[in-house]
Amino acid sequence: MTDFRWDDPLGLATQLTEAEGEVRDRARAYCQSRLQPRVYAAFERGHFDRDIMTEMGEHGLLGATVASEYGGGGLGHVAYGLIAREVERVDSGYRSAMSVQSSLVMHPIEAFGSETQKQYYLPKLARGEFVGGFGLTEPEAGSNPGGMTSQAVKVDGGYRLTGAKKWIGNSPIADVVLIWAKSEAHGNKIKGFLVDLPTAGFTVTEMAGKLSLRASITGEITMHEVFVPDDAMLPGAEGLSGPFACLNKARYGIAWGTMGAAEACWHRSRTYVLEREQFGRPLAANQLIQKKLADMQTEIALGLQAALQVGRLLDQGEAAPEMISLIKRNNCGKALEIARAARDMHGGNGILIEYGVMHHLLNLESVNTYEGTHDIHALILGRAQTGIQAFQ
Ligand code: TGC
Ligand code: FAD
Repeated sequence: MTDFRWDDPLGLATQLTEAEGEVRDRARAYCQSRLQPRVYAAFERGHFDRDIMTEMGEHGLLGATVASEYGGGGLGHVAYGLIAREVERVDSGYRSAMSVQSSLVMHPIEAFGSETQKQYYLPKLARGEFVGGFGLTEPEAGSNPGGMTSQAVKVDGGYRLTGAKKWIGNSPIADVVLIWAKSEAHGNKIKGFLVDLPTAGFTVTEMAGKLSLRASITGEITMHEVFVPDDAMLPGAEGLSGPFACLNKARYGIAWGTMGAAEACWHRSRTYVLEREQFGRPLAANQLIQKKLADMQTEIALGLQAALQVGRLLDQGEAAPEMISLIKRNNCGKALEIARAARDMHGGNGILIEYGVMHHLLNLESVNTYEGTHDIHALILGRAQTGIQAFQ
């Protein structure tokens, strides 16, 4: 019989190709040496260091699945997931910055853009020379993006965009934001527009007061008759299926990323309870504590296996969006429970940032909400098994 590895109980590492293992190791080395040392100060200050995007570009962490001819990694979905897991092991906010750039900006340009758009934007985004944002959510249209009111009006040589967007990751430092708006020239269907910044009528205000994802930067956008030329529109996307195709990629990455955050909480808890003594023996000697560790180990092992399976299916072109809803919902929810248990196992020390648990707990509240809330994904799965739409 093979020895049991407590930190890889179902042998995830043995199911990776050599190339995937190398990607994981490279990502881990960068994240642990460059991101981990600065995350606590960044979280406390509520600051995102713009240089991180350039560094991620240099280390091949941006646009992992985008074709190498456009500067992307040319990698499969499992490699992309492994990168998300390593980045989020440090902080969900850093993974967010990477996900928005890779899945929500580079992917739609590759999938729906013109050759000129691909050639112009993708290499710059892959290098981190450009930062991208994804503007779907509005103040009055969150879970229901179909209810958006942003409008694109056809004018001579282009379009004028008017409306508001809320919660747009990276936007205060972005060079380009992909804005989704209803276009009257296209039967009021949703179209995507690449807006180069700065530009007249387009205002971005950094959102203050976040108690979660503090090491990432988030903005609120107002657009007043913002002119974009005809060639700013993504020719290949029309209707909600355009933005949803991007969300599929990002939600899949989140399923891996949250397991990275959960692993960080689990490993820190294990070390803590082995070292901390109460009642004359290590905390780890108590049955209640061991049960919590076993639950963490089990949920993480299962969550990673599920993410791996969906990654393999994505590479084969055989993944259904509902599979992604299942793993996004499950892995976010389980990571949040694990972070809460980890905080508890650390006692009072668990609320101190340097114990490396509380920032994950706070971050995972956002991750459980964005990219489709936990309950919205339940409704997607409920619809898929009953045939009844329960959103409204
Ligand atoms: P519905 O009728 O279900 O579908 C409308 C059209 O879209 C197509 N579609 C999909 N296509 C590809 N992938 C998917 N996952 C798709 N889901 C739906 C569908 O086939 C249809 O196409 P067509 O051609 O027939 O028109 O639309 P609905 O309005 O009833 O949708 C309901 C619901 C609730 C499922 C949907 O609105 C939803 O998923 N809401 C959640 C919103 C959300 O996830 N927002 C994310 C904003 S971005 C973000 O949070 C970034 S954070 C990033 C980070 O920091 O990491
Ligand atoms: P609401 O839709 O108002 O939901 C509130 C509550 O009601 C939730 O619990 C929800 O599950 C529930 N609910 C809603 N409808 C139903 C229903 N039919 N049945 C049962 N329950 C329901 N968006 C972008 O476009 N780009 C970004 O880069 C981006 N980054 C983000 C970063 C952060 C930190 C956060 C917090 C959000 C970000 N978002 C972004 C927005 C995010 O996708 C939305 O917050 C999310 O989709 C939920 O929308 P909402 O906040 O308006 O909540």
